[in-house]
Amino acid sequence: MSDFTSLAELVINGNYNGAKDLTQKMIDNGNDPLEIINQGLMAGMNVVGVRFKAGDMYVPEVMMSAKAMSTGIELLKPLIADKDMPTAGKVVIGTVKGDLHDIGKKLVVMMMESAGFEIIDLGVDIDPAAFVKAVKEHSPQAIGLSALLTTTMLSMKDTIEALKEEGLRDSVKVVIGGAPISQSFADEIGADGYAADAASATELCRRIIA
Ligand code: B1M
Repeated sequence: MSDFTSLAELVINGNYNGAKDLTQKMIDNGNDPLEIINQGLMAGMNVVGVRFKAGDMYVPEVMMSAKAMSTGIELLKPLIADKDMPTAGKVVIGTVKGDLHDIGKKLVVMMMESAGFEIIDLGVDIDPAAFVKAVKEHSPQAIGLSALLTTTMLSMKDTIEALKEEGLRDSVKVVIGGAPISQSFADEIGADGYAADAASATELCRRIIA
């Protein structure tokens, strides 16, 4: 088994000490840092995404995998110029106004970061004006809105309306998710996409940003 395959396996198994040691060994052996990321760490995380979506992996296991991935990335970051760091795109994300649930959103953030997205996580209880401000400030390709309450999901519509009012709607894709959300709700409020889970959110952002 190649070191790249072994590293991917360590990420899949959430073995963060193993992933750290092997990443260091591969650096010492002169492997290209970007190849270590793409063919080792990200290759492993891609498998995690597929298994999580299929229900073959659970939240705690995904969190361990994300930790394994980031211990490797931390060692590699100083060796890669910022401009060469692989990025799949920039996404501003937050839980909408009135809603304090963030466990699922954090999982979405972890999986998307592991897939190479630059994420600006605004936190919870984010009102439409704060999303608008963040879009102006960071110029992301997409914003991600999370809601867990039937009472707060309407704030997603308000956020889209606020983007329209500021003339920003055409410059940014809007992706929504959370337990009460559905594709038909996304269509109703004019979002660009709905994702049922963290792996689907990553795939969806890859697709719409590309
Ligand atoms: Co609350 N809560 N809660 N809660 N809570 C629910 C959501 C509820 C269904 C429980 C119930 O009654 N059965 C219910 C909502 C009912 C409804 O609206 N239909 C509810 C309620 C009523 C409330 C309060 C109003 C209770 C009260 O105070 N009376 C209150 C509201 C507070 C507020 O937000 N203003 C409240 C409070 C809380 C806690 C603070 C105690 C805590 C949150 C802690 C935290 O998040 N830091 C909490 C919790 C933990 C839950 C449950 C038990 C679990 C939610 C969770 O973390 N799931 C939940 C019941 C349940 O779901 N079984 C419940 C695990 C997580 C991994 O899944 O968040 O669905 P989930 O995320 C998934 C997908 O939805 C998706 O990907 C994630 C990973 O695969 N996803 C996205 C999420 N965001 C996405 C964004 C995307 C794409 C995909 O794109 C951007």
